[in-house]
Amino acid sequence: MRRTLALELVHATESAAIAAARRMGRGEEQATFLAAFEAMHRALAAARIQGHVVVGPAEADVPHELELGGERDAGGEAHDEGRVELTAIPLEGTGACAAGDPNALSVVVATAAGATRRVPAVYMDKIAVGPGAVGVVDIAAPAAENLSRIAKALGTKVGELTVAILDRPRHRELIRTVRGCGARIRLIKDGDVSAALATLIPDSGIDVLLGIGGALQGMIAATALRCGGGDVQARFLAADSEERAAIEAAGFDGPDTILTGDSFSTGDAIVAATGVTLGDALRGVTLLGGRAVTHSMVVRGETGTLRFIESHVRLDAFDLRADLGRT
Ligand code: VTB
Repeated sequence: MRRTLALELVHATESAAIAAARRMGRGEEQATFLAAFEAMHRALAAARIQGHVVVGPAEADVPHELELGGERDAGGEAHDEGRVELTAIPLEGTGACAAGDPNALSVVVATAAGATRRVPAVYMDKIAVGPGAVGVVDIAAPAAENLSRIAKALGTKVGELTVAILDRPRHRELIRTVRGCGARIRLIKDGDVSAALATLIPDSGIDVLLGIGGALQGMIAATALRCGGGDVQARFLAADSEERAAIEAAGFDGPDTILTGDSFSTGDAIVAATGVTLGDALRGVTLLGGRAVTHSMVVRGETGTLRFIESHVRLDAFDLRADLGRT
């Protein structure tokens, strides 16, 4: 995949992040998600991309499938990488953004067409670590065992590890166990994609993400870490026979099967994310003097390069282009 596609994807996540961040703290989850979706769609539609977009999460009140580049194609414009498949969450952590809480971000994953699998809208158990602890985690093993293996791989003590866990009643036992091991915990209200991306960044302060979150978020994290040299193991959780059927209908084996980066996408991939609110991986959007300052990261699978991009976007230009339906 061409390197410049990364910039087009970052532009799309930046646009969504700015649109969302301008509505931060208003308590309007749906309207904020919609604004992020529309800004991202505008940016992607204007980019030189031909392909298909899957937008999530499933409960969001926006179109879930989009086609890109049809008209351009008719005009005969060349698309170097051929058709791509994009999986996007224009605003991940809608509640966090609506409350002004940390870890909301905008994210998009690109692969070649057909190289990304759709995931059902169920929960997923996850363990994610950065490059220093690849190959040592086993989601089927007890948390204490995983923490001791991660500490050993990182050449540190369990007491110096920081574990990100979503603050949910379902994690009461996990939190007790991790505390019992002496590890530090970063309880997050939302945004396990942010915590997973943070494991790729050596000085983010997050060593591992543990626990149950959305499957779409897990798929995105798994692809980002596969590209960036981290490690993810995951398992679908089925609350009932309907969810079990949804997992199987999506072509996955039953919930007990252990999934890794390759289970969700294969081949080259690019993952771009822009912070909306201050997070463990990225700073949020700052508004100052008529400009929005954004912080983005982009992971390129072909080389494993992790890039950080800071943009200073003039809001008058951003609004004008939005009014004109351009980007
Ligand atoms: C997590 C979290 C997301 O969904 O994946 C979570 O990281 C899972 O669902 O930011 P619950 O909120 O039901 O626990 C989000 O909160 C996004 O909605």
